Amino acid sequence: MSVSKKGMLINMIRMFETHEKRIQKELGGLWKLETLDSEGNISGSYTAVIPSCWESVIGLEDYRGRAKYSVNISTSSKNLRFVFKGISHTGDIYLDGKHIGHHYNAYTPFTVPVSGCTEGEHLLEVIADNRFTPDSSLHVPNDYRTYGGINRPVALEELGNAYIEYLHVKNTRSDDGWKTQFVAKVCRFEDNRSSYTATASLAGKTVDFGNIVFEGSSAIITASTEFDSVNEWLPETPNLYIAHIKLFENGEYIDDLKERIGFRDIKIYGEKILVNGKQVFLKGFNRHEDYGTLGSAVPENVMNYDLDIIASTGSNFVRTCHYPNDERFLDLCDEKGFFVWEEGHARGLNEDRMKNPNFKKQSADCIEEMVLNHFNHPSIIIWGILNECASHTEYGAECYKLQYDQLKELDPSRPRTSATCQHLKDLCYGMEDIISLNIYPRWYTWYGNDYAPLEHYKKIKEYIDTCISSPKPVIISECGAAAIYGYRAFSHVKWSEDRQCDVLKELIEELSSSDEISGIAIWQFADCRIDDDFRDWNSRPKTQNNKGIVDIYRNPKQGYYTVKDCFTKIKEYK
Ligand code: ADA
Repeated sequence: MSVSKKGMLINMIRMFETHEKRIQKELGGLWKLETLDSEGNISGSYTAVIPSCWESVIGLEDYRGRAKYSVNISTSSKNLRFVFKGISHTGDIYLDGKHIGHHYNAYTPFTVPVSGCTEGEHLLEVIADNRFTPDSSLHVPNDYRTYGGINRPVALEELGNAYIEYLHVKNTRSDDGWKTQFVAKVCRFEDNRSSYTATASLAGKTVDFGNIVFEGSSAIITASTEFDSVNEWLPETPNLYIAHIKLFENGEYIDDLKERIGFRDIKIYGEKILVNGKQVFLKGFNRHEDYGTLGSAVPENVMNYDLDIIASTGSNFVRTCHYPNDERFLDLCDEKGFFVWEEGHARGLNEDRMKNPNFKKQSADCIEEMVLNHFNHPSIIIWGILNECASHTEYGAECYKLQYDQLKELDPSRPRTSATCQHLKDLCYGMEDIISLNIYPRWYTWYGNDYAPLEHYKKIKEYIDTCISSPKPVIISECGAAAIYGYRAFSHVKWSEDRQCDVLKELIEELSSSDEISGIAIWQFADCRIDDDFRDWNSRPKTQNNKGIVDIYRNPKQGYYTVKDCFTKIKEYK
């Protein structure tokens, strides 16, 4: 946390300053942490730096349960908003003992507005719960660990009578330049007689939203403009602009929000993916948010380090498997020029799990929070859903359709996809804009499946062609092999780094040689911890998924050099 020239606190919950007017204080530092038993009684007392996972607290390395975090805050405003960027996986929020908020899902941000607060000191408490109860449809024992605690930053905002909830900047490219539409949501705490107006500025132009007409406590406002010459966003020139919206009450400037945007559009033509008119080839990695003993609360310098390692392999692409990522990571992707596939939260849910009564609502909430909060990131070029879920059953397909429709409604500007492993049974081919295949030739070979990568792909593609009426781009969304860091063997047996190199080389060289394939994401960037109760724990030595090209502390395996050697030979544009 640091102090700006005007004496207001600025924070590091994003990678750029988001307000000049609104007071937003980061609630970092040391909080009290108490574990709770099944009756809700305190079973242990600790302290924790926020954000962090409780697995990085001595004594809680393997804790699964409930715990209460508390901190004293002080405020001089009666209207407040608490911003939680992520609580794993269920959070209940209390102010001075009163329940003020509830949220499910570790990987999406949420806010809790509070009105009528008194000036002075208050007690903020958060009860986090990472148990796999029947209520939890998306957080289930899995091939990545559901950690516990306040794993992303927290902030307190001091507000006036009204505030800006979000600003979306929608850019459309035409032959004459760019058309820009601003869409913002404004909220007010009470229905008073004030009149509200707003302006937004971007790239030297300012637009006026006119008088704001509220329906109840909120209003959606829009304004448009055009630009004939801007610096477009592409990985090699990641030009970013600040869009700044200001809110006025009876002419007085009371609130603001800055969003960082890029001028970039995505078009799908047949089998091609075009970004700002250029046909791209996506080459990169699947990356879990996980680092050593720190778990999913990955510090900013590690996020940055990860992206530098990824860039050094000649990659231009990251898939945020299998959930929405920390906004600071997405900010870095915008700045450093990566293409991102961001994904709703779900991995490997079979039909029974998808029939959990909470599944549809919890998925819809996650998708809505992902799109509303991450809309402006130019790096995000694809929305993903439902990795390897029951896309081969009637009921499963109904759920896929629901989620694809929801995404289209929220954001028609980005293509949608889903990574499937139901290659010859999938009922959802045709619903997506991009076909994405998770394939593991040369690794999962024991069911008579030991084909060379391209042959394996072609068998699947032949089937897909019988299901779809017009061509679509294809991405190999996962492929790879595991290696235990440091295990070298002349025999190149499975689990040796030598075998991992052989497989990676064959995969990348063969798959990138096909004109039909628009991208390859290696499974995976770094080894990650898995849940102890994950069904396939016995093929996960060290309780980790070991298919990283770096280990859980980012030490390079030999595979890092293999991927680098292969990726640097492949062009970004076709
Ligand atoms: C799947 C899944 C990944 C991971 C991978 C593996 O394709 O999508 O999350 O579990 O398999 O390592 O087997």
